[in-house]
Amino acid sequence: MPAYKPPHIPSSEITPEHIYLKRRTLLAAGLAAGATFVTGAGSGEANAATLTQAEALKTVPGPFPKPKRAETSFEDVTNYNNFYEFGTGKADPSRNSGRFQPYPWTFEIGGMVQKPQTVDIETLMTKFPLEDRVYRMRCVEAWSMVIPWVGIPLKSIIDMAEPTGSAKYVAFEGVVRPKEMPGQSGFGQPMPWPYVEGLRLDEANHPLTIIAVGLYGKTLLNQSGAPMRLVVPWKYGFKGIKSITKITLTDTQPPNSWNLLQPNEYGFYANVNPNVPHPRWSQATERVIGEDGGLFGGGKRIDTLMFNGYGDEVASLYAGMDLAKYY
Ligand SMILES: Nc1nc2c(c(=O)[nH]1)N[C@H]1C(S)=C(S)[C@@H](COP(=O)(O)O)O[C@H]1N2
Ligand SMILES: [Mo]
Repeated sequence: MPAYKPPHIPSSEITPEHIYLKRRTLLAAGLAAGATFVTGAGSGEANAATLTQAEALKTVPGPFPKPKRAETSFEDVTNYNNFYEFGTGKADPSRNSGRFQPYPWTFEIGGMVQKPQTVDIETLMTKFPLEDRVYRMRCVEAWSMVIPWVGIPLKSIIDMAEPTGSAKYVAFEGVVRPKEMPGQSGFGQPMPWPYVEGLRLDEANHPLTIIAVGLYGKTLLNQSGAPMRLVVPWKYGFKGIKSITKITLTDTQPPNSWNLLQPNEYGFYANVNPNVPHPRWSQATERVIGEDGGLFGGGKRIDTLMFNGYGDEVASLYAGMDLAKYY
């Protein structure tokens, strides 16, 4: 046998540094309890336990400056949500999502790619640095928040699958688990499942676009879209599909849930645009969640900015397009 000399890899590079914090505590607890969940030879910390909600994450600073407005409190970010799988009221997701088990989690990347694959979210979180990125979020219902997300650029994830030259769009699918999601079972379900969304490939590859896996330095709570959800800060909130199970590269414009339900009210592009009113209300101003008025009350209103204030970064993606037509 020829002598094989393994390359020297410092242990700091093979331990899952980005998610190591609580992991150690869990491992220690597991060892004390007989380590029944440590399976396989040499599994080490990475296989010692699975992630949980609100688990501390090791993050690196993201590439974009923070917005000028104050960050919305963790309390408000996690108690005023849209997530129809758990009900249509803003308080339903925090109240009704206790049964949902987002960890462990795998999702598929496929379609027009060279390397279709099933990806484990924890593996993914050890592969890429988890970036802190504070983004403004603007909902089509005319409220806004400033949220310190923890995320991975969507482009990094898409590139793992190596899209072919024919891929022009990215389609996303949410989760279907009626036993864990009260909005998906029984009578009066608000929409067809799974929740679906889509982006043009250049929008998906834009450096502002992330798959969020946490906020305020911790893994996502269920109501925020655990374990992984899309964040596209220049678009209305409904583009930000939660609890993603499937990412598909395609050459045709993908369906998106709100457009399927009410095509005259919700378009595919969904770029924040104060000049294009929703058919039933203006989009010129927004209510700042957490400032005056309380969570569900009046609140302070400010002017809404084109592309939610991210025009310098993204306006070129839409050069020559009539954004009143492609709303
Ligand atoms: N799977 C899924 N994703 C979803 C929704 C949903 O109902 N189901 N609602 C969307 C809408 S309308 C908005 S405004 C945002 C809200 O995200 P937040 O609760 O984190 O503020 O999630 C979006 N993603
Ligand atoms: Mo929304």
